Amino acid sequence: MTITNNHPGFGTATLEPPVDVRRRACSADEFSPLREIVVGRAAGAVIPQASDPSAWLTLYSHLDAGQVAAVDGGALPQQVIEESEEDLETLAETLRGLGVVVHRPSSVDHAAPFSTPHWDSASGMYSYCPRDLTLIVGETIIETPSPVRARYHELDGLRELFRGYLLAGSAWISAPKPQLRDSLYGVGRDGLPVLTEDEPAFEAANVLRCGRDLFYQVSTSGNEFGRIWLESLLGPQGYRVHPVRDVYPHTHLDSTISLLRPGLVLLNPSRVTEDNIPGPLRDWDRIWCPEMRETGVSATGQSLSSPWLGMNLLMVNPELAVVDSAQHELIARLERHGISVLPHTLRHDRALGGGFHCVTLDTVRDAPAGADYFG
Ligand code: DAV
Repeated sequence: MTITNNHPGFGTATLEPPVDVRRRACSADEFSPLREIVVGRAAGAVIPQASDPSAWLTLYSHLDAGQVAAVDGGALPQQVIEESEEDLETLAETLRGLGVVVHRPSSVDHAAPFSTPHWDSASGMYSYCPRDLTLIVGETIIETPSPVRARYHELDGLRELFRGYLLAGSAWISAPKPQLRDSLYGVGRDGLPVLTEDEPAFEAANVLRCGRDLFYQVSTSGNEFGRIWLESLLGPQGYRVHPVRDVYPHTHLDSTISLLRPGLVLLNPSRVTEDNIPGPLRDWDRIWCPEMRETGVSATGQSLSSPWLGMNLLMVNPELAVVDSAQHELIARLERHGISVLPHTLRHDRALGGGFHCVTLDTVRDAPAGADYFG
């Protein structure tokens, strides 16, 4: 679609999608054959200061106030950035080689401070994890209301792409803009930070999609109010949003459950049990993830995620996965279940808090939107 607007006395504006956007976004699950994807960027990454209560809540929620006081934010060492850029480009090359159209976020100045009437943020964060803030459900692009103040403008890097998808026929919406006042951030009796129910707040990576069913993890990066908002949007369209509660209280769902193909799921044995496995998945075959081979926290000495990032994999199609090359036992188990593996490396995955699912956002997969995998 091309839009032309003839402004009297101003001129003609013509809007066209970027050259690499030729079809609308359409992605309804985590495993159908991949056609287009965003691969993140490490350039310009800034780790928010832990004195920001929203950063404590989502980046260091396993630390108490005393421990988090010792954590340093700020720009990452140049070597971490450069090696991560190399690893992301290698991933992008592999995907292009498979015929997948790869988009990259445009450059954003994440170091710039900004403020709202309620708070100041010393910086933004990064474009490393495009998974985190955008949820694509069928042909609808949903910008999610992240509780992290530093991430307020992060999607600037994807605006051009989303404008293109809108012109190509996708729907593009945002959840109510969160205010992120201090009252959204509490501290529990255990001294650990808590996301309150002040307003809807969640990140897209709290959610896994499986046709007309979605799994929503209630945690430090997604509250019940956020689930209610998502349900209010998707319920009337025939989707079912299943709450995942009391499984993993810290941030995202994608190092806890990986949907591999219809009927087969990878589960994190340190978090998922026979008792708390989400109801619809009870009838699926399970692969229990083996212990992760620790690859270290990398040059910064700080980690934004647990070692289970090793199970944060990307399905290219139901028979092919991109998996951390260090996780030999996991790779062997996947292969035994008929899934071939493309071993790849993200040398600074834990310092930056993102494995292969996090650093990507599949925008087009060949899948029937609204397919029922549990009927
Ligand atoms: O297990 O530390 C990391 C998920 C990142 N998207 C974990 C969660």
